[in-house]
Amino acid sequence: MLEDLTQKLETVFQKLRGYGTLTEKNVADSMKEIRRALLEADVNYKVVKDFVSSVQDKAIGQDVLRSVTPGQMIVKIVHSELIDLLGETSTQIKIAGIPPTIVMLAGLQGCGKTTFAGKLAQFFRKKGRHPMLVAADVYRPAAIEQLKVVGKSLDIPVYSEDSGEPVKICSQAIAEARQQTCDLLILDTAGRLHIDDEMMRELEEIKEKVKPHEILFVADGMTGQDAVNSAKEFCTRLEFDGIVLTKLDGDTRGGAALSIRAVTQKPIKFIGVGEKYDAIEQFFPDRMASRILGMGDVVTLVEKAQETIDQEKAARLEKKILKQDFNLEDFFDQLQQIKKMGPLDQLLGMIPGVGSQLSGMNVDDRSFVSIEAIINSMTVLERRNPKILNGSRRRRIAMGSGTSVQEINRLLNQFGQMKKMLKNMRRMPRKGMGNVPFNMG
Ligand SMILES: Nc1nc2c(ncn2[C@@H]2O[C@H](COP(=O)(O)OP(=O)(O)OP(=O)(O)O)[C@@H](O)[C@H]2O)c(=O)[nH]1
Ligand SMILES: [Mg+2]
Repeated sequence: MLEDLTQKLETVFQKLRGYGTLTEKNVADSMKEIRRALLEADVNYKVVKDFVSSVQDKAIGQDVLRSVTPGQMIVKIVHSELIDLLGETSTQIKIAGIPPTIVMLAGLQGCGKTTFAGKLAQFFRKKGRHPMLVAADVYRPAAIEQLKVVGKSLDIPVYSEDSGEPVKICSQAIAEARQQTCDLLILDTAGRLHIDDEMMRELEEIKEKVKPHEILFVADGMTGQDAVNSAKEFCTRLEFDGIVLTKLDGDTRGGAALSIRAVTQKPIKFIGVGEKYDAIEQFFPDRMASRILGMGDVVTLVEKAQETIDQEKAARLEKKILKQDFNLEDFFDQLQQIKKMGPLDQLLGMIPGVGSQLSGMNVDDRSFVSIEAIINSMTVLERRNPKILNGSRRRRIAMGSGTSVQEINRLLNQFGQMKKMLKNMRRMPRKGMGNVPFNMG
């Protein structure tokens, strides 16, 4: 996500840090480079102009040039200005006093509304709520069916009917939610290719009659400035409460993420980072700013770990490590847990300093595949006692896993190093043991 921009900004900052003292000319030059990097990332030109001039004012106004670490000071200014641009604080969904809370999703065709409906439902279910999805898209053939599939795969109830009248469907859904004691209704509305009067009127009517507590505009992050423009138009017609930016996992240049808040004055509340239902993140301006500047996002990483890691297994593992009998079987389990956290490149991107180095590199989950294949080709005895893996056993495993003896040697070496590291960690006082870091080589 936004790796290109991160890398360009990093280059600017590196240069800045390199100067012992800064001159106004150095600063002006860097501002030009920041400006170019933002424009290339497809950030709205007006937003860029305001951003750069505000950074420049602060850089010159705060005695930055005479400070001990001028480069560092400028990074700090850019960071806080980015947070400002992205919305300062994270904004939550309003929960209704009397259930159900009604969340309406609106947006152009294919922007990801239906997928997001599933993501949001699951997101809130994890927080203890009882969501219900409402099929209010009565135009596209198979739209209702699509939502039913989403509901079925997540085991979340879906309200639909054949009346073909979205307002009626939504109103009925409220009654049905009360019946089934669902406290959150998510309305999946129809999308159109372009903003047209008919669609707007329908959305306005739902808004007026159903009175959603929260209207979220879903924008396709991949479409860059188009997403920003449609958000602006929607905003004038349909006062929405917040924005969802989807498809930020792809090769998006990220301009939409950086301009949409400034242009609409509405907060981004969630981002979509993949097609799966757990590929949703609550939007935190400060975390996003840190990610863009290559400072990583450890907070999100830790949260993901807490969400997915099986605490019981972690405790069992800790005991094994204490007794020094951590083996390849345990290691295999660890890999499975890491995999559950999300695609490897996204996880690595959250580690400070790693994000910018990833771009262009092909980090993908296939690195796991050969390790898994190797371990799968071992007998239980071998997994528990890697020491017995002599030459002929290694050759057999290489054949079985479609890898080479070298790959097996490398894996065993890394495993050996990891065990050593764990042994040293044993001597350090610590609390709880999450994941074991591993160099994928
Ligand atoms: N990579 C990626 N793909 C996504 C994301 N969100 C949705 N998609 C994909 O985008 C396509 C369209 O998604 P839908 O959820 O059907 O979009 P929609 O807005 O409901 O479309 P209409 O109902 O036709 O208006 C699907 O192929 C989704 O898998 C995301 O965050 N990342
Ligand atoms: Mg849809």
